Amino acid sequence: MTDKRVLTVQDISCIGQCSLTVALPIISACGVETIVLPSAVLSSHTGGFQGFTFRDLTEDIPKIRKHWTKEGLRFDCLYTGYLGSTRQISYVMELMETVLAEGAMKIIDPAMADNGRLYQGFDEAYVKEMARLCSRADIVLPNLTEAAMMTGISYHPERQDETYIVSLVRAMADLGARKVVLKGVAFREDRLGVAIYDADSGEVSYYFTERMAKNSHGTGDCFAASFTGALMQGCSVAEAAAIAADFVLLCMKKTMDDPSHWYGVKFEKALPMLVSRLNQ
Ligand code: PXL
Repeated sequence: MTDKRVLTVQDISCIGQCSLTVALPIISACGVETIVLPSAVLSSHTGGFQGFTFRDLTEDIPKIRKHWTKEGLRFDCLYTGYLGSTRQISYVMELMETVLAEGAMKIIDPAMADNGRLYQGFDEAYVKEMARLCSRADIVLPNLTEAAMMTGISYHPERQDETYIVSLVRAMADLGARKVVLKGVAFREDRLGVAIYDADSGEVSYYFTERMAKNSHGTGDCFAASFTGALMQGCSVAEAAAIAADFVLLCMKKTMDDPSHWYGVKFEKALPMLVSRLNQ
């Protein structure tokens, strides 16, 4: 049996418990080989630290791609998170054409906005380009903000109902992806979850967990990484989304005892649960 290999493209934030520093340990813990392509190195993430450094590695991406194609390397899954620029998005599209095995799974987490706002440094042109990247994905993992921005649907998290959520997932699928996992769905104050849409069957399903009092940074990245790992271990999209939602909740719970830990979640403490879930 040949094991699946995942290529993940995103930044390294040296400190911040996000992007590659969570993707590599989480997907590896799922028992899946993880090939990393760092798109930039930042001294920290951009969500609260001041004066961070940013080493742009955009122009390394085509060189790395050329080396890999010369070596005849092909990967079974591409998972992208935070990307630094529209140019990086176009290089990711080139990777899709050149280094993926036949039938490889393309998973795109837009990782560009939350709570109604774009992350620092992104603009409307980036949103448009990200929508183009999502159109080429098999599975997209937007939160409510990102889905609203890419589809032009209004963002009103406090007034959610099934009609609103279904319109968002359908509009995301209309961009081109066959499956949409929408994060941040809440029909009740005390429950938070995901909507899972299959464009081929037209079916929408939901998975909810208990809702924590406050949002934490990096949970989207923990969700995407554990989702990818679970999927590569043979779970269905709905099973992988449920495992990822449970994992993220535990990551948040493991962080609660330390209110000074503001910049990420202590996902390391939740890894044993993920490993045992995938070995059941
Ligand atoms: O968690 C997403 C993320 C990844 N990488 C960097 C970020 C963020 C969110 O702010 O700033 C550099």
